[in-house]
Amino acid sequence: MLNGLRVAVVIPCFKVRAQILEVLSGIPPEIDEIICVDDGCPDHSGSFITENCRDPRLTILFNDRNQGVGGAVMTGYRHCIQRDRFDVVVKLDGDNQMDPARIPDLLKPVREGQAGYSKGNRFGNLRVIHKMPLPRLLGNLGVSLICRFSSGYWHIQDSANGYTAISTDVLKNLPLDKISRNYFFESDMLCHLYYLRTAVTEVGMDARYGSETSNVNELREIIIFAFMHAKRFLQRIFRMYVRKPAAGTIPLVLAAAASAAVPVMLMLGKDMTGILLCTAIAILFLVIFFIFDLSGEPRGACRRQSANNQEAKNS
Ligand SMILES: Nc1nc2c(ncn2[C@@H]2O[C@H](COP(=O)(O)OP(=O)(O)OP(=O)(O)O)[C@@H](O)[C@H]2O)c(=O)[nH]1
Ligand SMILES: [Mg+2]
Repeated sequence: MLNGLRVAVVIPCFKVRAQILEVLSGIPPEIDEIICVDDGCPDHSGSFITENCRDPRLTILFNDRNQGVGGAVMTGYRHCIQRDRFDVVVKLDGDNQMDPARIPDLLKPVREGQAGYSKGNRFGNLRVIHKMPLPRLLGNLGVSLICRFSSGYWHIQDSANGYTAISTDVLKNLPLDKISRNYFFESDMLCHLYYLRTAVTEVGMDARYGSETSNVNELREIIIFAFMHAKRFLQRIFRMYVRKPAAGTIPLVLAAAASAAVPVMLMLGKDMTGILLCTAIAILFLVIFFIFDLSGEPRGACRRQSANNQEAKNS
């Protein structure tokens, strides 16, 4: 038990033989259970852990088929929900890029009721950022910017960071089967937490890159991320402003009408002044719409959210 919280740690494992024992040895003694998920690992990381780690808190789960990091984490989350004895579930990676000693810092906002989901942020400190390889830095910054639109969490700086802590009150209400199984899952968690109106907080973290070899195929991920962010953005706009009209629906409709008028005016050969005016009106209403959207970001205390969450899930 850590500061009065019963905590489980979920670690997705895929080709992490070289780093996992160091990760496990660094998990604070107050953590109640450590769940390593072997994600159909070709190096048999799960068996390697069984043979080399005698920590009594350890549970090793195996995905029959490789599912991707999100699929591995969902297996761990489902296990924790079934066990029904934890207040918070922490997720950290098996490749030693996240320092387990920071778990108490990550738990603090959840323990104090400021957030139902707390996550690492590598962009809060300039001295940390330079440790990230340049392509990864640019990729993560780009993804985090786009994720503000798709998730509705406008203050989140490092959406691709996978060092997280989630209150089990919130976790039980997440539709785990709808969350992406690939690398998009960290962003997708935010997209789904938004509908539960979960307050999310970021905690400053170091960026650690060591001997591990990256499995990320950049081009493939760019295509998947572009598609998924666009899909989640449109779904969010539909659910929040079309299906259930809200104050933000008015500027959204006016922006859509003004933008639709532009190509029509072009086709009819109208003069440029009218077309430019229409474009300016569309941009203005779009800005007003995003101001409404920003003000609707989930915030505030979330000590016990179950009732609200159940309602959101059923809607
Ligand atoms: N690559 C990969 N990792 C998986 C998979 N399933 C679980 N994981 C684990 O998910 C975690 C994150 O995967 P990484 O490939 O390191 O992803 P990343 O940290 O976002 O990217 P890097 O900065 O390149 O390390 C690691 O602990 C992996 O062991 C999978 O199918 N593929
Ligand atoms: Mg990694």
